Amino acid sequence: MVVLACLILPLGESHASTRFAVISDLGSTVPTAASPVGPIVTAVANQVKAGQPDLILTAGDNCHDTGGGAPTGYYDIDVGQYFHEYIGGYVGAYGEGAPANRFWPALGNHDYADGLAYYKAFFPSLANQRYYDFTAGAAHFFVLDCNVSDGNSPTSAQAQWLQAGLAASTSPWNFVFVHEPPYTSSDRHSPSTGMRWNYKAWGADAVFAGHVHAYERMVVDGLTYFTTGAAGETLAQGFVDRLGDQSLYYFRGDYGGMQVDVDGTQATFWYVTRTGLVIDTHTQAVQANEFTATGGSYNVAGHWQRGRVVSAPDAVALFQQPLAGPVTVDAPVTLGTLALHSPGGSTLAGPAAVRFETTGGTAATLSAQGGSHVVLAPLIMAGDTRIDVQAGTLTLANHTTVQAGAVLAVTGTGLAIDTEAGGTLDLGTGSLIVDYDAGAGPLTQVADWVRSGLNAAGGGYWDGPGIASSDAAGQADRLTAVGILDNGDPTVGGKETFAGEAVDATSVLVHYTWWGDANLDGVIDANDYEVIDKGFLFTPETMGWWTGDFNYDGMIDANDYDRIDKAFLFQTGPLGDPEPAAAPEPATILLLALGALAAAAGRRRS
Ligand SMILES: [Ca+2]
Ligand SMILES: [Ca+2]
Ligand SMILES: [Ca+2]
Repeated sequence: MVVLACLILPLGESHASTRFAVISDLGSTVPTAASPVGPIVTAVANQVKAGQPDLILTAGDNCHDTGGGAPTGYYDIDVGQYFHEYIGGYVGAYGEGAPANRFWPALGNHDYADGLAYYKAFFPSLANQRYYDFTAGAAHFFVLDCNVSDGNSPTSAQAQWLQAGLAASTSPWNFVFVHEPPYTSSDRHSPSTGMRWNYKAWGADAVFAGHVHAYERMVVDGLTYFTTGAAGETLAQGFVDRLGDQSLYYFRGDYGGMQVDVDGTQATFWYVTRTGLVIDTHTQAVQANEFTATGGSYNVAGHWQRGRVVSAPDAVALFQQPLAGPVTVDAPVTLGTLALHSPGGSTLAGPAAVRFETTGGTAATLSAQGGSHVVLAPLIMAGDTRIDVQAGTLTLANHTTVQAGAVLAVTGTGLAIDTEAGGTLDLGTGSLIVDYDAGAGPLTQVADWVRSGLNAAGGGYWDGPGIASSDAAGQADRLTAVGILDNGDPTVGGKETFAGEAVDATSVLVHYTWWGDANLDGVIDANDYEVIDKGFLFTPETMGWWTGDFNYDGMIDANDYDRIDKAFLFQTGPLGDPEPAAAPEPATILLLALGALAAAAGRRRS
């Protein structure tokens, strides 16, 4: 086992996330002689939609106008005309609606004014539920109804439903929506003390309310409460210093609504006024789910902080406690982030596999620090994944599978593959980026793992321990292989992107490609023949794939020409998603290839 020594430098990556808007108390917009409200809601709605949220939630009082007649009262005028393109099963007259519902309202006291028939008829995709929950991306939303007796006390049927739902949630984020704010600094309304439930202890990350026609952000007992009730109805009056320091922002200067970006690791909240002024941007890190036992089964709910096994796409699992023994993965687990941070290290044993999977385009993360961490459980990288070992070591001692098209990026010091224990990083058709900071870099070490993965000495083909590829192993014509180069190499390096990721000059790139693709651009052409010809004629300083030693045996000879010629003749198209190299003239390629074939054949005869 050899420890990889390289320094951290972050790679570029996309952070796609889910964006949702929160508005409430939309206001009366039924045309009247002197209704000033319509233009206000229009401006707020335009600002909300300008942020292109994936979904819109409300904290109640969607329709302030009473009457209007069956079946939907004034809901179409007060809501549909502004947000019809977000509403699933839309029954109004302003457009076609949304193919899948993206508008999730809560019930406010004004929604009850005509009974619930209009509300229920206008939002058919809610299946007539007064309170409900759903997930989107990394967030689980719980929308409450605080207007009736089965839902407005901490022991109500609805409170029990919420507690059970939060306990069962596997999402990194859990947001609660309720019309009346449990806390508020407005002197227009009293806070709803009946809605002061144990949200935080049950697992909520923030509570959104309306009712008060203002914006406020508070932190009470460690939980963030937002009020965002200024989407149209007359702005709240004054301010009472009820919460002192716990009220972090109170604003009643203009109408507007909130936007929230959320992914597996953080949420960013801000309020935007009807004129586009952004105020009070607030970022919150995900509240990790911590493994609290000192060892034993991963799959026991009681071993976790919130009393639930952490297993879901995007889910965050944190090992922070010192461990007395190994943690065993007894049943398959799915995670977005696994942080092995136990002081003194940890052992994560099988027999079941840990699968890394995220939604929304964010890379999954496996990080280690604080000692020697050994993974004996099989790992599956379902999509782009980052391994980050900034302190301590992380040893992969079993089979790690990188699924088709995925990129595995390694940053930090101390990743090791225990080849003696059979540790294998199966690249499949994927790519690996090992980023370092300065100095010689890990090219030699990674190349050793690739040579081990080729398993030529053991008579195998890309089925050995180290860095291998089951796709290359399964390729009947043996035309594909795992190639490697240092991006600082003046001949084969210099890529700005690799497999869709931004890369710098200090990174080692590994790629499933045609056998002989020296510059890892997915095709065999004159550029690759130039590399092997140069390597054959002049003894290079370091010998490897990047100089034409395609079979990793330490020399460039007819065997290497054999590989590249075969792959050149039978390649069927670019492999992977590499950066295109300068295209040589087709005629030149053919001549060079034929020349090389002749040269190789000549050498074989001699
Ligand atoms: Ca670098
Ligand atoms: Ca090439
Ligand atoms: Ca060779």
